[in-house]
Amino acid sequence: MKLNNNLLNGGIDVKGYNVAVVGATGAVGQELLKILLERDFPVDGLKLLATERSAGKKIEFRGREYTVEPTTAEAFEGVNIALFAGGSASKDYAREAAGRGAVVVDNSSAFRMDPDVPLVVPEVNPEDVKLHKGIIANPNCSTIIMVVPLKVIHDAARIKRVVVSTYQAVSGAGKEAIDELDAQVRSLAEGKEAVPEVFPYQIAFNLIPHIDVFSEMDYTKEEWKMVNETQKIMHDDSIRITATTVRVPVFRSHSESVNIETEKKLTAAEAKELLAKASGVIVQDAPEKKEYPMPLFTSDRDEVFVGRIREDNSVENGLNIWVVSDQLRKGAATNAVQIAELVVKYGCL
Ligand code: 3JN
Repeated sequence: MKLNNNLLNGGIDVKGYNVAVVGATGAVGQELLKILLERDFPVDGLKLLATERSAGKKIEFRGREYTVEPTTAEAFEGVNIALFAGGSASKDYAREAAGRGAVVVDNSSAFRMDPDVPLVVPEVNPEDVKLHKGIIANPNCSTIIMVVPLKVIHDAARIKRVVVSTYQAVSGAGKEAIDELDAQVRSLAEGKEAVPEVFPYQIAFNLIPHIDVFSEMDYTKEEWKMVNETQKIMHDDSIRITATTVRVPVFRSHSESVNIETEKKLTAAEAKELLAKASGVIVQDAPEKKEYPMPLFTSDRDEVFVGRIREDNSVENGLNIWVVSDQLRKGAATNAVQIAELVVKYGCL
């Protein structure tokens, strides 16, 4: 389907949707625009919304310049699909947008655990989109990246328990965090001090085992999100999950070491074969060729890369996998646009 560009070029008989991107100037917002374009999403009208501070900025989309407007409830009038990049705008305006008839795809945690809000990863639970009542939530980036391979293993061997440790890029904390790592590396190379502002400590040449705020039992909220969201997406509260989330000095792409205990035996070779066939997954696993996924090489890609697939001999039925994926894309913007595509495909606008 060719849409807006056809319209601009004087084309006829094209149908598209009025799309709003909320938080259009941030790291996820910018990625959303890139992906709408790349996937040729049927955008007819486009509204770019952000905070008062960013209002007035100009952004180009399909050869046309758009002015960023402040987010207000009225701005959603006539909007069919509202993609919220995350942040406080979701709590303030997602219901306003839905109340005005838009289907909201929300990237924040505000509604993820609400029983009336589907939490969707298209490779895992696409049909849940049909249950929406105006808002569909995009899961946390670390959750999305993990559940894509987990679903494949769960379907084959039923997962009993997961132990995950994450290695999360600074992109997860937004544009300022990307700039902070860059500035600290430069500063230290010049023999100067590295001043932390976004992160609680220097992130350059360091690891910080603390993402989001501390919560129950001294786990962070990021860690609880991985537990609760995974159970909701997989429709299985019996899967036991424990997580440790760590910020690493990598610009883009989150990595995860995932230990999985299953009910049925699944050999490493069987897991590899199933994962290689799975939609949205690329297996990179050839130890003899030093082949395994690394964040340096997965950025700007939409797939979830899986490698280091091994049996865990310390339990009866165990597997270890190493998972890497671009947090701004599959972990956020790509997943959100895929959800919007499902909304269109299932005709549930
Ligand atoms: O830090 C990361 O790598 C992921 C960050 C996600 C995040 C950051 C601020 C607020 C979220 C999220 O998506 O869970 C939220 C939130 O909406 O709670």
